[in-house]
Amino acid sequence: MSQDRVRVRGLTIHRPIIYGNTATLLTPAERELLPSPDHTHRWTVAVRSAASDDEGTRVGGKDDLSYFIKRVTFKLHETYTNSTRNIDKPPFEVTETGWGEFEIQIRIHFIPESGEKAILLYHHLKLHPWSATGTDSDVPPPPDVAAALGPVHSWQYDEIVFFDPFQQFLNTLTAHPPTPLPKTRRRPVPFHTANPASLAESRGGVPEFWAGMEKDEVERLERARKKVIAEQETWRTKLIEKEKELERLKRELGES
Ligand code: SLL
Repeated sequence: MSQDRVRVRGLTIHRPIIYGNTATLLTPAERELLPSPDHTHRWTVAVRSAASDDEGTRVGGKDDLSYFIKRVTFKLHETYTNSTRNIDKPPFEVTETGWGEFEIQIRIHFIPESGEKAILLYHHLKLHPWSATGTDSDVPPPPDVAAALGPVHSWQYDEIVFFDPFQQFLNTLTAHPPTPLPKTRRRPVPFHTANPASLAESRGGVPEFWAGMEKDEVERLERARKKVIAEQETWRTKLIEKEKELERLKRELGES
């Protein structure tokens, strides 16, 4: 057996990726030009590197992933013709128009030398804006509101982990180190737009994954925990005051 087909036991190596979609609402004029004028949105579903390029025109996609990914298969809703789309070269993405949200199956096939099995991911195609109120609602906002909010982004960060890789595959991977995520936040647009502090914070911009997002999430949870504790304390104090008052009133009644 060639040295290349030897597995490097006990070693793991990972590659960060993102997968998800971007969607824009079509204008009435754009819709008229479509073969199906009932389509309301243009969307792109993609598998990309987590790092974005500096222009900030799209989420992720700075690194070419074809050094380890051979094909990405996107399985769309059966209302689409040729609903299984095989993409054999970068960019690993599909752009379509449509009217409805649905689950997309994303199968990532690795280069044959890797000896790795394909992996399957699921992405819920998102067309309608993240609720500005933070409440779950099946009713999308009216078109003027949706248009004002700008393109919708729904992206998931993930890490593909290879255990005991073949030596040759490991060489290929180490020859292509992923671009590290930026240490600081370069874009004002947050990913978590479900509860935007303002319309300005939630509208029209391209978000970016950056290294501090995990820390941010931990801090958000910690802030929420402290807020709950403070709230409990306030109500406990109020309860004690009321109980004292009740005692006082009872005593007064007894004395009269
Ligand atoms: C829904 N369960 O009812 C989903 C189905 C189907 C989306 C969504 C276009 C198809 C076409 C399209 O948007 N299909 O006309 O080619 O919301």
